[in-house]
Amino acid sequence: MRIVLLGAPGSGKGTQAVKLKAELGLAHISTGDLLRAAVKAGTPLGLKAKAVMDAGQLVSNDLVLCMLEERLAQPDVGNGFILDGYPRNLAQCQALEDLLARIGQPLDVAVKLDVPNEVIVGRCEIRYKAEGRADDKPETVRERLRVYAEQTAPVAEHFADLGHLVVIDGVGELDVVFERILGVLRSPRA
Ligand code: B4P
Repeated sequence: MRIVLLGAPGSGKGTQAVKLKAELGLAHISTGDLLRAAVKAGTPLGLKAKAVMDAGQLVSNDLVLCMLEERLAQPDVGNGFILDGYPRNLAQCQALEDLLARIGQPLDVAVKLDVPNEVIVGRCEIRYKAEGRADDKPETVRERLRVYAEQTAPVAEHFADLGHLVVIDGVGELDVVFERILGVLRSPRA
């Protein structure tokens, strides 16, 4: 199965993708995690990405696509994958569709986690206090939500137009949200 997980920053994409990976044996591809690993390793890409991420903006499409292409070439992807955090704008959407067509791995479903902004702000604040992730600062979260509404929300509309989108209520205990997602993935529709 090939799944795209959509949702605002802090909606729980990464959290649920880890659980889905364990349950379904799919590769988990998080562009956020790949970028944070590049920042930590101090690679040329990481050096370019850090300031952009800390400001709550999107890293350039070319850099992220290059990184994603490399990851999709890994052998574990053959069993299916969960794409977490990509695509984040319509240009990335087009690039993804071209890339997946080229490697013969079309998407099965796009799952969007629906979480109100005030819940997201609260979650990121908790993580900021616990882990100090720069992009979880309240003012940066507000900027990320603005970027999401402007650039990423149209991606969900695009998948809806194709008939691929399923929207899940992302508010509630982790396991409750997880069961909602599994319910959808196990239905014949997905
Ligand atoms: P991401 O790593 O994708 O981060 P995210 O959107 O904040 O997180 P996610 O939705 O996965 O939420 P999480 O599970 O962590 O992006 C970070 C940055 O990288 C972007 O701002 C951008 O700069 C860059 N980037 C990434 N992809 C890019 C791309 N394609 N193009 C350009 N730039 C890109 O959950 C958040 C918190 O909520 C956690 O603390 C979690 O424990 C908590 N939580 C989750 N589910 C919960 C629940 N049900 N109840 C209570 N708390 C919950």
